[in-house]
Amino acid sequence: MFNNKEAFKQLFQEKLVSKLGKPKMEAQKADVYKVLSSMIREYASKNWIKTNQNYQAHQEKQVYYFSMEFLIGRLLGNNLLNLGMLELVRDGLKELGWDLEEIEEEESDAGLGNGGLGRLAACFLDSLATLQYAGHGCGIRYKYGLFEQKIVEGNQVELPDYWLQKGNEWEVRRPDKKVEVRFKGNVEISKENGELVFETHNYDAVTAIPYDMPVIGYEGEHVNTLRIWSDCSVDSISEFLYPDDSQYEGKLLRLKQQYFLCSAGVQSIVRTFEKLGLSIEHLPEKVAIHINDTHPTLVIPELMRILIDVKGLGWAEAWELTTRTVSYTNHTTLSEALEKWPVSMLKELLPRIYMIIEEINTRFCGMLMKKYPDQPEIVPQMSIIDGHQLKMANLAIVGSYSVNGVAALHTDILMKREMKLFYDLYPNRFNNKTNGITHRRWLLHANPALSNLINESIGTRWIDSPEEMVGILKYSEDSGFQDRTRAIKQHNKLKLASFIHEKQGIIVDPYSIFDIHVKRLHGYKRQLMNILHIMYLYNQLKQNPSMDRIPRTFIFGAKAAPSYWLAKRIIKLINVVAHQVNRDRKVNQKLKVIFLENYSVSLAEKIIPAADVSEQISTASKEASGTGNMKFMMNGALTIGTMDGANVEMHDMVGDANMFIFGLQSDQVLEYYQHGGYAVQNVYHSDARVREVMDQLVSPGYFGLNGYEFEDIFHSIMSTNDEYFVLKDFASYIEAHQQIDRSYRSPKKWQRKSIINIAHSGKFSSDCTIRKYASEIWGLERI
Ligand code: 26Q
Repeated sequence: MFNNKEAFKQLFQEKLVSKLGKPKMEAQKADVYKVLSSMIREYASKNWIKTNQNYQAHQEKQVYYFSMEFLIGRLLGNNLLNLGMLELVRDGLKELGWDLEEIEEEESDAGLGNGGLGRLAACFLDSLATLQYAGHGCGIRYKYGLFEQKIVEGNQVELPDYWLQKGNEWEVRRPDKKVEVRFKGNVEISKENGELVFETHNYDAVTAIPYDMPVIGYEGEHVNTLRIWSDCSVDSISEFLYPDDSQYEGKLLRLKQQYFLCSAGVQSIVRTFEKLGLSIEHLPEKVAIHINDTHPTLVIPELMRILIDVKGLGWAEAWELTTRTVSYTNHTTLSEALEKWPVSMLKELLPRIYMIIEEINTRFCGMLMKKYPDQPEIVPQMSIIDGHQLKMANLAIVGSYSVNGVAALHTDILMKREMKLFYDLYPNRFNNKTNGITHRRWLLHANPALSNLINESIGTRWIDSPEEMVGILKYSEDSGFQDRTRAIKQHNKLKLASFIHEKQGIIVDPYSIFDIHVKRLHGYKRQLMNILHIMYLYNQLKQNPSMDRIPRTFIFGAKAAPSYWLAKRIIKLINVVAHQVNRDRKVNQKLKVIFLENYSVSLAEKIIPAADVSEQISTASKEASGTGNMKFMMNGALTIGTMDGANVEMHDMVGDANMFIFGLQSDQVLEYYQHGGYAVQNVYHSDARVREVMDQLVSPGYFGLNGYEFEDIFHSIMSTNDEYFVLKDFASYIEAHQQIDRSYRSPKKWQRKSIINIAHSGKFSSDCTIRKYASEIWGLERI
């Protein structure tokens, strides 16, 4: 039906009329979006069904990726790309008077995630489908996604994200596949033929209804499923996504959401498995369940419950099957982010599940006492239940056969420090899987000009084998190629500049260095260090307006968790500084500061291809991996960064000459922490540049304020002994920025570095990552 443009145009026009019930003259952009996307979804259905039938027929092993978050973004453009219909549809629409890029803007982002972890899940789905693995997503269909951010007088204001308002053309409601999820109740224990039998009475039943979305692999043949669950009770469980990303919050509704996902998902997996007609002990051969951080850890006791209470297995056999089925990824070492649930809450909400967890713990602790008879202090440290709290990470490690970190450094810290006792106990369970990003969305779709240039230079094989992007290394010295990559960057910068002008009425110099810091706002990500450095630059330029600096445009995008006061204050500071700098005629030819509101997947696709400089400046040891760093690298930005997360591996590949590395190393940071931090007062008193900007935070009248406006930020540094080492790394950060300024003066050298970065970025494609998960963790074969 889509093999030629004329057929497409014909069908599209027919559908436009039949679906909308109005003459095509009256169609709006929103109508075109709706009709087009539903056509594409229908078109993919054939392969969707075929893929599933294949899985059934060949009894293929399936992996189910459980995640509380899937930060998918928009699907129209990406699906067209993967189906190989982008050109055809673009041209066809054009002839009918529509611009595809404008039509794409009609789609709401599916913002069912907070940030890195949720976006990783979405990239993984894309790679699983493209590589033709039998891998599906299992998640929650939140009615409200991550809040929409507005900036009002410099402050973040949160609005609900009712992403379903215009309907979701990509999903199919599946009431026939509903399951019941049970909460509360009393557990009654009886004996039948000498065996204990557990039965829960007076429970609250919630109906879980799945909505399936096709995940279309590149070239379109292979279509997997993202199944998201919704409930229709009055106090809806699937009402909204919790907007906190690195601060765990022990809210009852959140626990309900977690169990809702786990129970619905596992029940539906067991049902699908049973259609194979195999007995249950074959489960681990046919099913792998992966948990994205500890949020879905309850799959472990839930699977135990089904195996024991429903299938009638004994404990030992059920435990064997469960721990051969479940694997777990850890995404953080921040202690404030580790999930802990009050035992009282679990007991009441999930009485049977709690009994199972207690039994797991009793057996585990018993084993520890036997193994370490002379070290009784080990037991409370590793115990799953610690006094009145359930430690989810401990349960996840004990109940799974694989535990992985998300970058080499992070995995190392897990094994040597945070999870050392578990690593000593289960050394073979731990492994690293460095994160990746889908180059289809982040390069082919977001930056078509750069993709075309790569195609022209080395052919198209890199699209299927992204490591082959290293092929462009041979052009790093080629001035023709350099000029073309520079022209592409310039084009993308012009586009972003006009977007900024349209949104905020601010004119930025498109020939200035675009220096971009976009990610969730958090202390450890050090947006504060960036803005303090901008204040320092501003001071310098005020003092000497003719100072020789390449004009720089600093661009921020960041959402703060609504309850994270200091993060919101930093947003305010960035906006106040921006306001002051941008209207100051003495310096604003050389310095501009932009805060783009509502950072999201679709905004990222506009921003990242236009970056010259990528800010990846977390306190070393704190950022588990980062994935934005990879997206910028792939689009030719140079990184200013610390030796943290996956930056370390980027540095391994491109070397010192092609990255601007600064600041303390992770060992140094961890060493300081062990000794209560460093003496922040000394840095404050000894470095005049530091003191000046810090004092400006609290100086009456500075930045046209009433004064004392940012005392809270000042104290957040001084009274916590600068827990994120902002002042400690400040001098070296200044220096790295000076190096950027010097490098940019030599366009050929800059472009060479940029090409080297692009060339090596293929290794960070999630295709490479997923291949490793598939072979080293899940034991999947390519279909
Ligand atoms: C937990 C309990 C209650 C409420 C919320 C949460 C919660 C939700 C989301 C806790 C954490 C998150 C998200 C964490 C996250 O995005 N981590 C990032 O994961 C990326 C992918 O691996 C890494 O690249 C980042 O380094 C890491 O910060």
